[in-house]
Amino acid sequence: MENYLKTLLLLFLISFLSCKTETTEVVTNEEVTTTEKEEDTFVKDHYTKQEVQIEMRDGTKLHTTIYSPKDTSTTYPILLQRTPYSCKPYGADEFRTKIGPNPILMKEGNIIVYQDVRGRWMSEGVYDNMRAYIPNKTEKQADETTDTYDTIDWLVKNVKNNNGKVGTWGISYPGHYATVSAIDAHPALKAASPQACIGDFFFDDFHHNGAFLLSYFRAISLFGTYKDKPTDSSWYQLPDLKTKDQYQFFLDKGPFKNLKPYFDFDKNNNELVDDFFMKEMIEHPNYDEVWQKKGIIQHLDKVPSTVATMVVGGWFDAEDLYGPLETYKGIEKHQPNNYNTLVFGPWDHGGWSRSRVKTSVGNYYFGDSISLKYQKNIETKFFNHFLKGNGSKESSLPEAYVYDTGKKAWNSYNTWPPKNVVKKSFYLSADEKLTNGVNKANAIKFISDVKKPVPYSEDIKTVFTPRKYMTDDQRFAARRPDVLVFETEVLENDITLAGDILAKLKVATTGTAADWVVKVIDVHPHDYEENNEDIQKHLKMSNYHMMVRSEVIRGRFRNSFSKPEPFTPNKKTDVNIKLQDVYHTFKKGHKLQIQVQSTWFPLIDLNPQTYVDNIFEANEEDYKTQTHSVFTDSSIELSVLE
Ligand code: PG9
Repeated sequence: MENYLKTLLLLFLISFLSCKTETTEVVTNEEVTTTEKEEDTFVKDHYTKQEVQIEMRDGTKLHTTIYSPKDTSTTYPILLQRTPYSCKPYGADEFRTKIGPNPILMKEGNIIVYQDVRGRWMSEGVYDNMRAYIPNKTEKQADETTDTYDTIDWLVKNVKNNNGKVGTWGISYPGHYATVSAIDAHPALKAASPQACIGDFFFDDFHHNGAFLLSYFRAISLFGTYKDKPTDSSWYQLPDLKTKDQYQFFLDKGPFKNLKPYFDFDKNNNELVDDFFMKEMIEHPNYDEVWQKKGIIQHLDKVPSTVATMVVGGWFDAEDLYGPLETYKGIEKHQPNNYNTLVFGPWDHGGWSRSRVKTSVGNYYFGDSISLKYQKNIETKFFNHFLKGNGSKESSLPEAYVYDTGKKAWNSYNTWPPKNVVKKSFYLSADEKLTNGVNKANAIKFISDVKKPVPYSEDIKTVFTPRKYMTDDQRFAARRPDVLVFETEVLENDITLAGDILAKLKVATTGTAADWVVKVIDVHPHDYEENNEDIQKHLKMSNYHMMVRSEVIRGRFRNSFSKPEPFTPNKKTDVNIKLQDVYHTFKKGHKLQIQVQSTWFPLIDLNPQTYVDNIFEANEEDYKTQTHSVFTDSSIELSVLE
């Protein structure tokens, strides 16, 4: 009998351990040395360079740069990146020092192609940000999907030594074009890797849930100035704010309309040139048809099963987090039988592509060789399997290869989010506690002063786009009276979040408009002393309030992003905010903290806190300090790994 029980117990243990994390083949963890400093002449020594103008179906010619291995003893796949950021350097004798998704693929030998998208740099045509997909196109009608199709068709028919297989990759805007390449894809396209890919400008980059990212102000001109002919030098001018203190600069400027004189000047005749992108944002403050048509997520049903996709992102990407997560989920939803995988690591925007040995985001250090191992064990394997290998669905790569930013460890799952996740709600309690049980609905009030908005960062800096703040210490905010803090007791056990977070706020305001910001914070123990050389000198990791996730909603869009509504003064109102996925273990000895606030400056622009139809046109007198309330039957719904 005893042996029988022992066997039963052993079988139970084996089955429990095997299903616990649904871990498939964990990627080999062999040490990867740093990539020795790339000789700057490697590309010139091993590749030839061609520059061609490929004609699209509507007659528009797109500048395309082709780097081909000098070794012509074999054939190679084509790796294509379409970009708005230029194919620089231009000129047959001017070579990039690095080409391709990573140095390994560069050194192994691939045909690597860059293309200026329509309307950018040396290509003809008129640029359109996130150019809308045209359904039911006529034969000559062109959008980004047809530009990609025509480009791939020309390349496989005209580039010597290609093996007839094409892969696309890109980070951020180029990542968006990699997503586009997979839609109505050319049959030669076998692999696409959209990385930090823009999904929709109302939820990525320039807006988050309708709040305008003022911190992107300097980037607008880069995408909003028309050029009238192909050019190999920049035709736009980024505004010079003449300060290092962006918080004070924008606070002193007041209403957004006071910033209009900063838009693009034609540097030849110093004339104010309408910035067509800023005009688009000003004229379309709501999620109307203009933005809806530009979103690419809605077209992921058009990714054929012939294209294998690997979507890559960083858990601390300040620019494009919505895009990669929704792109992966959209393909899973519409094309469940496609080969579609996800890689999400401890990176900021594009961090995985860097050759730096250390991986830190802001003050927070995650480890060494994380990016290098990803490049060698994941990215290179993905492209080689589908472009040089048998291309079967059995790639030996995991479906979801994700990094737990609390445990600082990779894990693999058969789905993302994992199946063994349950929703668990915590409630915002009046004594700054985060509790399991529903509280009586008491109002916690705070003054939201438009003259003293909550900074999104302690740093004094002027940015092109915000990046570093995503893991910043949040003690500076926790100590302000207009930031409400709610936290658990010191955790007695680890709690792992794996998936999205839903803040179900119940709020009121004396005004008729308000923004709502929720931050999820990992409060480290006082004896946590993992200082690293990246930590800012005024900080210590002891009691570090690490931001894990954050999100804002412009309260007028609480019921619809297309139909904004004012608040009724002093009326208790539901405001739900979806925070993007995380994979983070709050370890025993830490605390889980939630912060709630209504300004986040100048990451986002100031809400006047009185309802106006268009905040871009608001006047000085519209901006009013208000008293806001958060009720203690508000809750945070977490995706907790069982
Ligand atoms: N998504 C990033 C971006 C877009 C537009 C303006 C500024 C940044 C990127 O392409 O890097």
